[in-house]
Amino acid sequence: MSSQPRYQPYAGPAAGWGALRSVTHFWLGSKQPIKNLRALLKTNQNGGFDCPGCAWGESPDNGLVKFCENGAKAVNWEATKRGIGRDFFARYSVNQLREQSDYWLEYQGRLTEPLRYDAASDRYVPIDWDAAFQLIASSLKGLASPHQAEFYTSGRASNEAAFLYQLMVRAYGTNNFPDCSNMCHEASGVALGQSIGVGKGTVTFADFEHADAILVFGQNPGTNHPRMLEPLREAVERGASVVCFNPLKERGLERFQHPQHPLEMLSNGAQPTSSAYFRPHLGGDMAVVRGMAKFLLLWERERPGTVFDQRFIDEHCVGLDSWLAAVEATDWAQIEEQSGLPRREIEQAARLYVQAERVITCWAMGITQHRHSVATIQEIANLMLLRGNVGKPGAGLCPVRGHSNVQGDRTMGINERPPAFFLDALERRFQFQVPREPGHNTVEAINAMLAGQSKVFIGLGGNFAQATPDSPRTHAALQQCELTVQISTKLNRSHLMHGKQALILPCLGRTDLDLQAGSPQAVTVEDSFSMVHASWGQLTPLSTQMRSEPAIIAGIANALLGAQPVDWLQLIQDYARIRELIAATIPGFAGFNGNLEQPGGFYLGNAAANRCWNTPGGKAHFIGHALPDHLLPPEVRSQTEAPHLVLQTLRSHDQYNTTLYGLDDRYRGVRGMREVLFVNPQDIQRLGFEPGQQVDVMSVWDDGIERQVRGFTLLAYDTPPGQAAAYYPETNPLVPLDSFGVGSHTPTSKFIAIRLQAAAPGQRLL
Ligand SMILES: Nc1nc2c(c(=O)[nH]1)N[C@H]1C(S)=C(S)[C@@H](COP(=O)(O)OP(=O)(O)OC[C@H]3O[C@@H](n4cnc5c(=O)[nH]c(N)nc54)[C@H](O)[C@@H]3O)O[C@H]1N2
Ligand SMILES: Nc1nc2c(c(=O)[nH]1)N[C@H]1C(S)=C(S)[C@@H](COP(=O)(O)OP(=O)(O)OC[C@H]3O[C@@H](n4cnc5c(=O)[nH]c(N)nc54)[C@H](O)[C@@H]3O)O[C@H]1N2
Ligand SMILES: [Mo]
Repeated sequence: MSSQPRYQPYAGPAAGWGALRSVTHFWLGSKQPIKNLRALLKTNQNGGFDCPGCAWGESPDNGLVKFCENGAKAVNWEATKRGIGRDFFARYSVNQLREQSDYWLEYQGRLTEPLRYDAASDRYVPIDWDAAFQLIASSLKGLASPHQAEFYTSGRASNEAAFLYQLMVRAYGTNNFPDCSNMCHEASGVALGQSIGVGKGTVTFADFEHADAILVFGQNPGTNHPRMLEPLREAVERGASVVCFNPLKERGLERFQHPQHPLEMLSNGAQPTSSAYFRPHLGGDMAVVRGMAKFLLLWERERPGTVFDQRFIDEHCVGLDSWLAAVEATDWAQIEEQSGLPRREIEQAARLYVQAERVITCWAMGITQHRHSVATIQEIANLMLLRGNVGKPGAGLCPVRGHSNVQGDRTMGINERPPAFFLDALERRFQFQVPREPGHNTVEAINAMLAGQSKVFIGLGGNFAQATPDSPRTHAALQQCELTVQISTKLNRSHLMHGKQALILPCLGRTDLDLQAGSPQAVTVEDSFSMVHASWGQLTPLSTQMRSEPAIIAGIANALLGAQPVDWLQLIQDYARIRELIAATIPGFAGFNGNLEQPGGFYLGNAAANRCWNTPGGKAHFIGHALPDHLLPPEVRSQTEAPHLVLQTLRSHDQYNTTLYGLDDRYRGVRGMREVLFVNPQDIQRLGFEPGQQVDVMSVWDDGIERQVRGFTLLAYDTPPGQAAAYYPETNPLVPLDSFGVGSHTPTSKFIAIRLQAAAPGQRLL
């Protein structure tokens, strides 16, 4: 499936024919194209399954077939006919498997039976389910304290699985819930919780139809949320403005064709989707927004009462004056230097913002994976509050979530710092003393395993070894554990970087038919707009040895706790029983089972969207932080060798996080390779290299640990000077474990200081 390495800038529009051609290619490669097509067409439709791709929501009432190219890839990747079991694992030792690429590992197909690591042969061997549950239970019971175990969750787990999992873990006695959200939208949750009293976005799908302007910060929807391009295009057609802030000119934001509008595809025309495109420095967005606020303040002073929504502010907000004082105190030299934008561009952005009556602001990883992400998001919230753009139709804050149920998992209590009201409700309903002390997030969990304090790791999905920063250290952390357990659909490196004892537990995915006590079961998920809907798996599982996530959790819980505080085995015979428990404990879920009957699902509600602020004092807060003194952190500035570049790590068009579907990145013009570094041509020259040359990349940090990746090919790319980009997860060895966001603990995956050196002479790729 991989092509010859090639680099040639992409000329076509985003989506459209190129996308369809690529989907067809993936269907044909999956060995069951017709069945998959049928499965695919049910994606996100009532009675079908929820797309296991991203967390973008749906217009509940438009009848179009709801899929996108990358959703199709996600479905297809899961619904493969290829499977691996005991024969495969007898053939390869774990050491041999470690030699293989991440792409090869997942490509082998679905895991089909439970496996245990056998140290004598260095192989995974079959184990029956009950023995596996007993092994987990006895390891957990053998720990000196429940806080010595880590319970990771990736954001595909359904609400039902997540609720059972957190109940089991809390009944066992800890809040150690590192999750993918810690590496993703944690900063959004923390920032919005303080600003507006709810850590979720305030908009729904319908708001996009009424917005006069949509601001998109640090997001690449053409690849990661392709269905978002549709409302963006409609907005532009209506005359609304779409204003993008991104150091890279991302194809999907520049131009766009809808794959379901064949006429446009035939004429190969493309509508512009952005009315303005600004290219700030990595980490410069807070300065951009601060500059916009300075213009708003200036204009309000020139023509009082015309710019601020004073009535909204008086009724709903506190903290305006101290924030405005911070805005005034910030000087333009610092704003221009840090944002990387000239003042006139910031003025233009501010004008687009004020001209619009109703504004939605969207953001993703370009905003959340920085040291000062929480402050940046609060600055965005300040700007929006200033004109009453929260809690009115067509306006609001929209952190665009990643994994398809990452938001739902948090709602279900996958949270290492759970709110007291949630714990109180659990305690009332289940009559056991819940642990109250905060647990570990992802970075804290890695540190605890490295220090030998945590000894058991259980992963409900995901690929902890590869998704986390500082890869060699994370691998060592996992390998030091007494027991690692991975509940997974496909083989990945987390199975190979295992503890002294290890289990692989194969589970059903979103597309698989889930039968319990003879009846098909639905699970539920929540999208970025707080819509909850049912998902019915359709395809007969590859093996009868696979179990659903809720069934696996119930099996572990039963072995660990017996029928306490609930009868786990009885619960999973009918998932409606789990939903009854959710309805009894979590706000917004009263009548859960009945509400699922509504077409398109039901809206959980959002207090801030109703201008009800769940903050201390009951108001929305303007929170005024100072801009960071420097974007480069002290741990970098203290080093004698200054960094050559700042690196952001991002996704190609052919990957889903650590899952690689292929080695191409169509919109960036890359084929057949991933170990590449996108650098501005002038920087390549300044540093004494040539395009196409191979370099080793080292990170700059102050702890004496050498972090490097070798043999990356330099690609001359249109990126602002001083800034480089490369793919995740290949570059995770460069991210220092201690480099994380203030208040969020999210690794700074979009801001890594690096130096380059020529690689040892070898083959040139290009
Ligand atoms: N097909 C596909 N879909 C996915 C995923 C996938 O891997 N594949 N992953 C899912 C997940 S878990 C998530 S969280 C989302 C991720 O969705 P995105 O956040 O779109 O993902 P990234 O590729 O990390 O892209 C980050 C974007 O932010 C820009 N950026 C980086 N730093 C800055 C900055 O400092 N300022 C600004 N203004 N921009 C910046 C980058 O140039 C890039 O365009 O997608 C979800 N959907
Ligand atoms: N450098 C850098 N690092 C990053 C990021 C970045 O931008 N840059 N992004 C971060 C972000 S936003 C995120 S969300 C994390 C992602 O971190 P994770 O969620 O841990 O990683 P994934 O790659 O999504 O996990 C893929 C694996 O999940 C398993 N899987 C797939 N579907 C299912 C299922 O239905 N059930 C179960 N049980 N298992 C399943 C498969 O075995 C597959 O191998 O990575 C983070 N890491
Ligand atoms: Mo994510």
